[in-house]
Amino acid sequence: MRNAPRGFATRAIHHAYDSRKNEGALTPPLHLSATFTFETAEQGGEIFAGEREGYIYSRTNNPTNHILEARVASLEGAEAGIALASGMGAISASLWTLLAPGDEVIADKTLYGCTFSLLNHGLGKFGVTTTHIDLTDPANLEAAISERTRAVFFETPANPNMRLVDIAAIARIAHAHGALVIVDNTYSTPYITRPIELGADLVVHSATKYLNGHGDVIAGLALGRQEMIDEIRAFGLKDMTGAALSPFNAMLIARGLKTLALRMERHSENAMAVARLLEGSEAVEVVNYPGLESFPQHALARRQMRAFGGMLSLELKGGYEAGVAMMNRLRLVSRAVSLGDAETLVQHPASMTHATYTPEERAHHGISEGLVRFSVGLEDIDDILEDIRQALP
Ligand code: 3LM
Repeated sequence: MRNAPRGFATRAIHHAYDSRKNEGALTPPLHLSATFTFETAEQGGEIFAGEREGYIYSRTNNPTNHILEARVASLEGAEAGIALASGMGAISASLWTLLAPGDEVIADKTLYGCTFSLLNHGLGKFGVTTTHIDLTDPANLEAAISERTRAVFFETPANPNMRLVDIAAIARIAHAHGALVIVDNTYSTPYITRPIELGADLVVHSATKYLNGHGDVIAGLALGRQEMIDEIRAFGLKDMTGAALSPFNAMLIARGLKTLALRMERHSENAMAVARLLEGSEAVEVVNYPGLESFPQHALARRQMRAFGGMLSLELKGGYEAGVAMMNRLRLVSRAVSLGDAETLVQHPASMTHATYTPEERAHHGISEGLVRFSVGLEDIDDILEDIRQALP
């Protein structure tokens, strides 16, 4: 018997599944059943009352989803996990569960467009206020936090400008004031950064992205302490959003996860090569990629990230017009939102993923109109570089 914990890639492939309990099936069976039978009425009542383990109904829990939830929880170093129908489902179910009217959320200046909208327009209607501050400097949190602050929420790297937040420093300040720390780890994945090990209370994901990795599923996950995940399941998922993940999609994500470690290494390697090409081009004003020595938070990136990931953004000297013209000249790279797929994707945040901000809000939140975002894929690097080279002004 070995006692050492198994490695990341091994857990991504094997964790929470025993083929001996499933007719020897190497690949976990797909449980599509919407409902589950009880041996007796009393037994059903006990499962409902939480006095006995067992499945009831797939809106709340399902054996195929359970494998995915336990596997990603293990990868994130969390006690438990919950899968939902989208990243927004995971974020909204979590926030609906943890917040109450009168609470304040302190969020970083830069967030994915729909998360920004949920906080400012959605939850705002129910008496939750959001204060955006620049969390790249933890001193700003110390100055802004109060007894009304229930949660601190951020992405690192942030979508789309790649700002990094020092998770351990933020967690120390938030916890000293009794606030929860919620990190959207979509860009990094647990292969690159594990926020819970650095002090975060809850990690949320758009599993649509790298965790699935193949662009054929919309899904989300939340990972954290057992008690918090149980609460999100009982309220945020079961009653408030009903945003249940299809077991078929859970199976696809578990399949994608098997290559997460390999994919993140190659995404990072390819993105580094693209960043270097862009940095060396006369036409480029700025490249935002944590792996570049010129990146303002490169030292934090080296401390907090195992690799630098597949996402980058840039601005051309010619601004918006030059950026859009470059996007239109790309042949191999696809013009599409989303990220983390095998295919290299390019999009224009101001008119696409961050169109939920007004132009004034974008200016205030550090999302410039000329910014172009790449999700660098897994194609041969020479082909990616050649396409970008021919598209640059
Ligand atoms: C995008 N992002 O292209 P879903 N958190 C982060 C995200 O980037 C996203 C979500 C949550 C993009 C989607 S935009 C029309 C397409 C950091 C999604 C939400 O609900 O699974 O899409 O996740 O940047």
